[in-house]
Amino acid sequence: MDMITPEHLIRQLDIDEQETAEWIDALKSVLASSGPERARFLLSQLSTTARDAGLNWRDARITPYVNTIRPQDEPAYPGGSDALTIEERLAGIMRWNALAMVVRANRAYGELGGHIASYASAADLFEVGFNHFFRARSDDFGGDLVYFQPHSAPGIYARAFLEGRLTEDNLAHYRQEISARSAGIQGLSSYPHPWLMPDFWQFPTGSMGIGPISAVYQARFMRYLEHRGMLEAQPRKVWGVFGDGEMDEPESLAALSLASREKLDNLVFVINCNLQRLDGPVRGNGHIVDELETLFGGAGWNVIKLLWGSDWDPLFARDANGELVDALNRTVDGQLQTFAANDGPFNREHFFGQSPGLKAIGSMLTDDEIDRLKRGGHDLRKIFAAYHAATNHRGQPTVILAQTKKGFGMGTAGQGKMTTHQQKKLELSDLIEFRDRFKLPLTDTQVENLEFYKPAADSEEMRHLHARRATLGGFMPQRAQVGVTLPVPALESYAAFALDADMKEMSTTMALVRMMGGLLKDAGLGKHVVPIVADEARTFGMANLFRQVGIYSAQGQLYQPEDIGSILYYREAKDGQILEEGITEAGAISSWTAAATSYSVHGLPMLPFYIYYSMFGFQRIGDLIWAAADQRSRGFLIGATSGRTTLGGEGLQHQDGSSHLVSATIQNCLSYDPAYAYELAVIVDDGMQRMLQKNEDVFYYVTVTNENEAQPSMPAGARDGILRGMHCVQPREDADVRLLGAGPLLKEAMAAASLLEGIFGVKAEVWSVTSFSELARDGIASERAQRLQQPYDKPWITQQLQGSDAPVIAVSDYVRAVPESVRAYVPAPYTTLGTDGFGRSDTRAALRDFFEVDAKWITYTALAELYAGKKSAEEMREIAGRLDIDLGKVLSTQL
Ligand SMILES: Cc1ncc(C[n+]2csc(CCOP(=O)(O)OP(=O)(O)O)c2C)c(N)n1
Repeated sequence: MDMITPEHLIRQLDIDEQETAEWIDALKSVLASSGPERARFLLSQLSTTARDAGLNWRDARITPYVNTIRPQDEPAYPGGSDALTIEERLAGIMRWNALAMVVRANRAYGELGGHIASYASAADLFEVGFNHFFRARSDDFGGDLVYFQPHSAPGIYARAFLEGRLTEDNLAHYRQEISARSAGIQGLSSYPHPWLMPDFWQFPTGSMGIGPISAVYQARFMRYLEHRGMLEAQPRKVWGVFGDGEMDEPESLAALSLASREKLDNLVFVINCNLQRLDGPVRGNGHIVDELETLFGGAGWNVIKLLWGSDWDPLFARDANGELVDALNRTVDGQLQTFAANDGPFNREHFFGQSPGLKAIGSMLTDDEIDRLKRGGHDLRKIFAAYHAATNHRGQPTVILAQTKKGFGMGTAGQGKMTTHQQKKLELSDLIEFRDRFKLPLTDTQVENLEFYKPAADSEEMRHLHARRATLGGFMPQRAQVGVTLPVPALESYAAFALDADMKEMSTTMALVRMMGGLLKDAGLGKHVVPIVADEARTFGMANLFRQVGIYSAQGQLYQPEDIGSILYYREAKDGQILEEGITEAGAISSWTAAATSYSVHGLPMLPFYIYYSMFGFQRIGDLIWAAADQRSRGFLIGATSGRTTLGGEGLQHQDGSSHLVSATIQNCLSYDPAYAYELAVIVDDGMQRMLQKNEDVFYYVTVTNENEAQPSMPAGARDGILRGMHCVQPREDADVRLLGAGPLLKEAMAAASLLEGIFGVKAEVWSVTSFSELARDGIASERAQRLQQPYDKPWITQQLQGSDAPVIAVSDYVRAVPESVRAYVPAPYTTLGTDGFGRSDTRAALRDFFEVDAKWITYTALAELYAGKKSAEEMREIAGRLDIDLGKVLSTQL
């Protein structure tokens, strides 16, 4: 076959072999006499000399396409060859049960889907972890954390079945969660989803890229807790098993440098390099392993290549002139896949047939042995050696690049096939071949019926499996649902200034930061508060917290900050409390999720506040928030500088008018858009009560603004309405119109009420809507209960507005769809105003006029509703003239 050789793999011609040999001998002799440290020193001296001489030389990041760990450096396998044999049998059983689960589900219902090939390639990687490395949480050990490759979920269920944690009934309800529930059985979710299996899965990984970035920040958060003295420092590990295709996601690579910068040697990535993704090869024309080696190595990780199984060792030993290694260096992934998909004779002819030297090496093996040559990720001994090296490595995170075959053992129908990712059905002959390949004690009929196989309780396999897990502290994965509470300070202790604001001027952002400052000082709760920012702390007036609680830095502060003389100096500290993530919203939300799930992951509740530009939240990192919701996060997301017309000059890309639309779609997210500091205080208090005291799996999204306003004190009896979504702030007997103002536009509604009364003699009542989404949810629940003949209360918004036909006008600094969400529950004519369209840079006044949401437009809209059918077009134009608004104005979405 004709293959193109990448330039960097071509051997340089040696113009003086003797000189080369002398240099190599010199190095070997230093190694032998003085050891590796000295050898490293000399090499770095050589490199410095080369640089000084202007050689501009640097070591190629890519090493040859062979294992990093030499056979002579491999540790003995624990339990020896007996354990190896048993564990190989166990891996075969897991593979079978996983396969049977998927194929059965799809025999019954072809639409259910599921994957066989991913786990078939990853089974050994998982099994070595489960048998020797993944330590469960126990009374005196916090436990390792494992992010499982999502499409391998069937294999994890298969193991839990052997462990006795799942039954045949559970397995029979793979991907049938709803029908399982009606049968009183726990169904098995497609991928790891804590929401659906709250005792089982800890971390959702189904959306590619989320696992890797989350694992890095999880490892970092563990260090943060240790450095702050909140968690005992223990040699715990965070493991992440991910796909090689998944590494193309930006999030997968986004946090690599953070991991090495912070020396996260508690982190191990295992990349299952089966060289394929869904459609085809990950890098058909190159080596994904080389690419990842460069990326991870360049980012400062310890890289371990685990490419070839033990049966390759004698072949490499025979490869005196490097011909075999050269051939592997040259063989691109697309070709390696073809070799995986074909049998021994094909590989003999096309791989070993490339040269007489290779042919000679190939002649050491029978066709069958060539067919069975293992890749590193299928060899328990090699995997153990890699994991052992990774867990003992200090000062850097480790990545293991484990080469496997996708669909390993799925025979001619699946292994290495382009289509293997989505294969969910196998012919009987393939199933029989699979049984034989993994020596499963099943009859043909049992195979045909896809019977699950569980060895007898006293069998070698089961005793071994249980003994190993007992040694490692119990079963995994397991999610803790412990109820741990934290004391919630009295509202007055940190928010008295907001409750009794007495028309003092402040923005809701300032109010929030001041409340946080108070909470941080609280003797009981304070140290559990985790302020998180993505390089915007100064924007939000949080600089005072730098000094108060410090910015977390694993290294402390190795420099004298420029502003050391100021009382608010930039203070980094090893026990700092603020997580200052830099410009990475994806990283910051990953930190938030780690903190927001600490109550379950570490049995240590924390209270994270992630404060960010609201536009760069749900819109930009919505999927990470969705995953946080799945894992039952508890904490506050604070969308600051919010509101399309309130942020002012920042323009199109910064002005958020849609986040509330998205947040409303997350059922355990309570969203609020408060207008006043006292509303914010009540919301923060409620959040803490529900999350920290009542252990509810909810989180809060609260938008705050940077617009200074006169803040009123809290009226009596307002709490319930604030939390349910609306309360009356300016009651009016016999009102002609009702104005609903949300967040920063409440004041425009108030001003409109004055215009209506002052200029037009129209009586207007004003309501503050703190949450359209809560009002809508309440409406939906009430409407449904009524339809289903269940007991129900009228929706809160209906209760508040009933008893009058006066038109209702709602105004929001978000798109109209937000206030539209409650239309069905408003018992009077209803009109909405919102900020649809692209934002732009201008003053708040100009923006509010442009989007038709200011006091004048609200006034005009109210009058237009009130006078509908009563006043002529001419009269309405005259009203517009008095208000100085342009009825010929172009719609905001058309500009
Ligand atoms: C964000 C996202 N995009 C796309 C998918 C669909 N998807 C699921 S698995 C897969 C291929 C995975 O390939 P790889 O990471 O190499 O894992 P393998 O199954 O080959 O082990 C794709 C594209 C997804 N789950 N998440």
